[in-house]
Amino acid sequence: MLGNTCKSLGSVVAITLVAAIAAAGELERGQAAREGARLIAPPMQDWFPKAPPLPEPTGEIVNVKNVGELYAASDRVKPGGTILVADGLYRMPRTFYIKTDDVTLRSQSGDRTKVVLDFADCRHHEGVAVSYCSGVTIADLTVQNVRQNGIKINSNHNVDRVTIYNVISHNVWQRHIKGPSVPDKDGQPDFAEDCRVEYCLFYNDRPKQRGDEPWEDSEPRMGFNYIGGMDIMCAKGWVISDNVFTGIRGKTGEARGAIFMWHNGTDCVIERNMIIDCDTGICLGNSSARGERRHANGFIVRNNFVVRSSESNILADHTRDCRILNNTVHDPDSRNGRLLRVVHANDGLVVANNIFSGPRIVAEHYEGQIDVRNNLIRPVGEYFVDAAKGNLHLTAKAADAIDKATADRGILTDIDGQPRGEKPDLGADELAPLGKHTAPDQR
Ligand SMILES: [Ca+2]
Repeated sequence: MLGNTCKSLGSVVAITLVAAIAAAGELERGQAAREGARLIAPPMQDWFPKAPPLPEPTGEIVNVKNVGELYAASDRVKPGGTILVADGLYRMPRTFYIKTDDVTLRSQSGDRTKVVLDFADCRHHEGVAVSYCSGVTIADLTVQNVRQNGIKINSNHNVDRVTIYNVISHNVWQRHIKGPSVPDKDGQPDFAEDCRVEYCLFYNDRPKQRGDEPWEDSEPRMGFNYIGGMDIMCAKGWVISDNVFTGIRGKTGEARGAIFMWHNGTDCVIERNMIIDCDTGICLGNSSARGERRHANGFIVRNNFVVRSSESNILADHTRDCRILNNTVHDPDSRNGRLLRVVHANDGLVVANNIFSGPRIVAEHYEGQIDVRNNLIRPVGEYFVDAAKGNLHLTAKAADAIDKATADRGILTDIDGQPRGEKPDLGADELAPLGKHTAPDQR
């Protein structure tokens, strides 16, 4: 299989493949040649979420095995078709647009480390962009080395129902996923509706620095902190679940949110994500006032791990009727004490059954009734399987967390999808019966 791939891509890419593997130390060269190559070596832990395989493609299938065929496929694929990409490294010369309804772009092998769309030499600053269409799926591949926006959902051009599934986004220097503002329709808010971001891995190898992308080089007043994971405006009905974000940082530790939702966001669910060593974690809104519209309305943030995101681990800022339930946040040396930060108007906010493992939470200058109850707020690193790595699954030592949550009809399972039972635990993880889900030596 790989032999064919290398021939089709040419010797330069073949050499790059081998070099990448040798550098990663993952596989012997001979083994790589026999089995097909992982082209990148992303952070992996056995406790990270694992994507169930997608169903077989339906509709017209366009097979592609080189860059020319890939761009041609996006021009000619019909609605409902699938662009099926052979294993290999694709050196992308320009932004790759998808403009056709219900198209799927995915790897043939299903292995996201073996199809890499690399934009290092791209003449544009955005990677994969979706415009003027709905129902697009991007799955089972890697997008990397993008100067500004890795995956751009052009929600200002009538885009809904995008699914990003089991994708790796690596070394992207403004936003891994960007959804810009949607203009009002007839004086009312309009939205990018029903998108899903599931089982993805977002990571950068190092903090942003001068030279990564031209906008901050020309406008350095943000100190090379204009970088984040997802930055989505005007989202309605989105699900952001089972993703891992790690190492998304700015030069001076002030990167934007791993997940940042703002401008009229409505009825979105953010659950079972793991955010590890990013400067900022989950942001519902920011400090730009929205009047009565708010940034986030009716969101649920549940069963997430957030680890050492000291700029703000979880932020609620200009929200309405949002619920922050059963998350585990660990930031014991937090410089700001913002395990949770609640600021400005947040009427109807409920914060319950969370573990905030750190010095304090910050609820300041909020307007409107909020309900903060039954949270554990103190450093409890000893409660977790491996806090240094970000593994906040509970151990049997978690005395003040186990069975201490109030039952909630909206929280029937935990970060692993395991049942909560009648006496749920605080935080994102329900401690499973001994030996059932976790090795005994992790307890
Ligand atoms: Ca569990």
